[in-house]
Amino acid sequence: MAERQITQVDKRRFDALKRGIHRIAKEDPIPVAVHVVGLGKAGAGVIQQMLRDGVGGLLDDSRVRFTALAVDIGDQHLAPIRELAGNLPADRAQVRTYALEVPSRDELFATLRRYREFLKLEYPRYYWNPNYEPWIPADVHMPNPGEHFPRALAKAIYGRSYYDEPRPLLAELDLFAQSVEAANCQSVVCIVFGLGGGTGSGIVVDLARHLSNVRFGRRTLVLGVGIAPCEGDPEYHRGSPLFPVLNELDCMLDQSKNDGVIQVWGDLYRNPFTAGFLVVPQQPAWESTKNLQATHERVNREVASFLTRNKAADLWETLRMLNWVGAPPTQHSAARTQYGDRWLHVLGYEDLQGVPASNPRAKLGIRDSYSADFLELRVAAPEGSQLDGQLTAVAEKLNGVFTPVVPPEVVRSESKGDTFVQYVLPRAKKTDLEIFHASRSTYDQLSWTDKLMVHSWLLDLGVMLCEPALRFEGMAGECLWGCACWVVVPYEAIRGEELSQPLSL
Ligand SMILES: Nc1nc2c(ncn2[C@@H]2O[C@H](COP(=O)(O)OP(=O)(O)OP(=O)(O)O)[C@@H](O)[C@H]2O)c(=O)[nH]1
Ligand SMILES: [Mg+2]
Repeated sequence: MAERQITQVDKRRFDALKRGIHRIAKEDPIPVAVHVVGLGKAGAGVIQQMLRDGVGGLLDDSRVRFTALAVDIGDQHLAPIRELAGNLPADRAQVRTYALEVPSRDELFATLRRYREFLKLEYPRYYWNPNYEPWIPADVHMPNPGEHFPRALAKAIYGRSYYDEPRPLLAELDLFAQSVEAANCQSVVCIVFGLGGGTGSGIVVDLARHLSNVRFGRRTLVLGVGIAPCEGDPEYHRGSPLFPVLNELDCMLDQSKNDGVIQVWGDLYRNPFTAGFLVVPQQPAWESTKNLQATHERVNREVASFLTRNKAADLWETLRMLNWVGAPPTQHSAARTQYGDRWLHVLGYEDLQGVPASNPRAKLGIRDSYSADFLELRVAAPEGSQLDGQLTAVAEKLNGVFTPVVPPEVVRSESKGDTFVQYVLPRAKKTDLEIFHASRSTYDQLSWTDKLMVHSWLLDLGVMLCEPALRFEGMAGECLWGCACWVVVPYEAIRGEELSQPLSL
């Protein structure tokens, strides 16, 4: 296990957390509005579950609104959302869906050939690259709606709806943002998607940028929620694409890497996830069900509950814990903690049977390199449940496995139906995740074109993030057009290898 370094400042912050500085006072609750964007099938599945569960009393306070937007290629997973949305009060909630159409190859390339115009309008300092060409190979195969779309292609399909007149997806993001802004209280926007989804993870990088950086000007709290694959997933959802996905997120959420992107490409590429990023592993649910659909249902219930229960108090207190909001030495509540390369928080959940035999570290896919600074066990159970013995066993197990600085505290609340036992492991690195290492090995075996097709974020700028820069020794970002598009991020940092010298810009 890696040796833990705890600074004096950290220590005082842990003490403050121990005293419950992140707790919402029962007598003076702050209303929190939770809004969701769901991308791809996984994102749509979570929104469906939230609507089925009735968004958990979120609307009890009259200042609160609920806004949801689901985006996928094709309507198959979106239609049930529109049906379920009918149960909500129309003046307090807005639930919309947007099905991206699959254009013909000619239509798509007509859009892609105009991309420089779009990017120039979006950002006047955009460098009009004379070598620009569409990033998609001319002979690309166009799947049908409902099939898997490679990330690079999903990005292009998103770009057509967002940039090309009449810009229907821009209008949708605007409607979403207006509804969020109409809430008369603190809002958190959660963007939920499958980390391995070609559509979800392919479009999230641009959609989050457009919503958070362009539309909200980074003033709104935007939380990324990435559902991690499990052994029951096909290779295209759990293999090579995860390497660029985790690296694209790493270059947004790790401030020093993000600075290296902004240095070349400008402010609009600043991290859009202003409230941080949660990873939700599906493997624990897979191990108890061995059935992919049952796994999805279980994970949907866990995520929907976490985002909505107790009028969002569990989510809000967790965000306060993760950000040390208001903790000494003097942190303004609007200040956002920077985590460096430890930007990723993992949402764990437990079945009460099976403990203490099960090993949460192995099930969650977290390496020995990680230990938790601080964690609390959040339990929602029906009134009168006799769980004390089992909860003590879970808390002891987590304490032994993740060795937090103070033993986990159990925070209990009442639920009307299911029992949930959840915890958030704060501040992990991409290299603490098994999927990072496994996906790097499979990525390395791909052909150049296949590597290109599992990228998304900076492809329109000519950058293939996970390959070495052509003209800058030791740096990352291969230029697709043979010129000098790159990022100021060491290639070793992309690979997840120890840096031979510290990163300085
Ligand atoms: N929790 C949950 N996960 C899901 C659901 N559907 C799919 N997933 C998982 O999410 C990941 C991505 O799968 P999809 O969401 O189907 O992918 P997509 O974003 O639609 O993209 P494509 O690959 O182009 O279809 C995989 O790991 C799936 O196991 C769901 O309803 N709920
Ligand atoms: Mg899909």
